[in-house]
Amino acid sequence: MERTLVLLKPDCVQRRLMGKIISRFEDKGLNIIAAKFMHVTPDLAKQHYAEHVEKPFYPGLEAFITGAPVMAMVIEGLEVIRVVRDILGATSGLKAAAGTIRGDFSSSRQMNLVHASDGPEASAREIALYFKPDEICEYEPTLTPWLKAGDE
Ligand code: FUP
Repeated sequence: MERTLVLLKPDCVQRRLMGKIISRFEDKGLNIIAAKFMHVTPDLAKQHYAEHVEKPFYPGLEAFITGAPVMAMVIEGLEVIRVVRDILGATSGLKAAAGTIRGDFSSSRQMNLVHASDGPEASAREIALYFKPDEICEYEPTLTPWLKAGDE
């Protein structure tokens, strides 16, 4: 099992798309094991986007991500880091394939609705940035035997 950090970004919250997008993860059979509604502070934004802080687009990105609340979640599942990135589609909504969340709902590179960790190191780092260990609520979904074979 893998874990990934997912943020429903301020555009997702403001556009009332949270329910639809959470449904896509639930429909896929993924397991939400932590969730909270929160403001990203400028300090947290700088830590989260540390690799981008020096880039010209960073000030706009920080203003955007701190401009309204986000829904932060930890999602668990088999190969979940790649699976969630595939569900989101390419970074820019203009390039993302139809059928992906960004392809269906976004026409922007910045306002692309959802963040998800891009690898195991990022996932561990980002989950620790947003959640304390006791905020993660692991559980065994009763549906598991109907979602995958026992040896998968
Ligand atoms: P992703 O891995 O899909 O989250 O995308 P990146 O790490 O490449 O970019 C991080 C965030 O910066 C993305 F949500 C989009 C945003 N961004 C811009 O706003 N402008 C740019 O020119 C590039 C990225």
